[in-house]
Amino acid sequence: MAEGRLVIGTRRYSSWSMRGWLMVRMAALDVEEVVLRLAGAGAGGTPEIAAISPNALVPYLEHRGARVWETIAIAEYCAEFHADLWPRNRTARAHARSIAAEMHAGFRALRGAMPMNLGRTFAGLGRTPACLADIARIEAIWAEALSAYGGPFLMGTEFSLADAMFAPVVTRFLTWQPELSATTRSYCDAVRAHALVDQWYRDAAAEPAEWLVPHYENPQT
Ligand SMILES: N[C@@H](CCC(=O)N[C@@H](CS)C(=O)NCC(=O)O)C(=O)O
Repeated sequence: MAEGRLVIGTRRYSSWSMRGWLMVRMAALDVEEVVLRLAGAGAGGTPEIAAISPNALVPYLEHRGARVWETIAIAEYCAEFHADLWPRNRTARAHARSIAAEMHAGFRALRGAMPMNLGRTFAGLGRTPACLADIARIEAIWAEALSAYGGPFLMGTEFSLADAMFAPVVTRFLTWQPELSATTRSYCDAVRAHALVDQWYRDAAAEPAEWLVPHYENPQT
């Protein structure tokens, strides 16, 4: 019997679910996955999620009596089981936590203008000035980390919690195809090729067609 459950939303659209799922799988927690269809009515709009999760949002983790919500808290919970999910070096660990926290707290323009959709490409759309400013900051964060630790992932050779936090941004770049530096594109390729990221894409592709949300499939920008 599993030691708990991870509640996530429609994989095609739920960027935060993707982060939480990657973290839980990286830590190899033994949890059942509960996937709930996102209503598409905005954060907190799915009654089935509100009935289960303290903040009415996914991801939501229950494990060995612990109840964990907010993705940054799930990251830290997972790191308690596998310290190597953050860099061993204290200075690098502080850097990784800082960029993960910046992702958790920010980039709302990007999230609004280029929402996650793993099944489509919307090349050329979504390029609002505020979104492009977010992208510029993300490219700077990635370039600094890739240069400091040598890649191919942000903190070096291993896919870390910082990469899990930015993985949905990679998917947005693949979907919306903004203009990106060669460094960014090669990081995107490395993340997309990671086995867990690939599994998430495959699981998303297998979701029922009835789960598609017209609003997310037909962006206006
Ligand atoms: N700050 C939260 C954000 C979680 C979030 O916004 N999740 C969205 C899905 S990506 C959600 O649960 N939406 C519920 C709904 O659409 O009803 C976290 O870090 O986990």
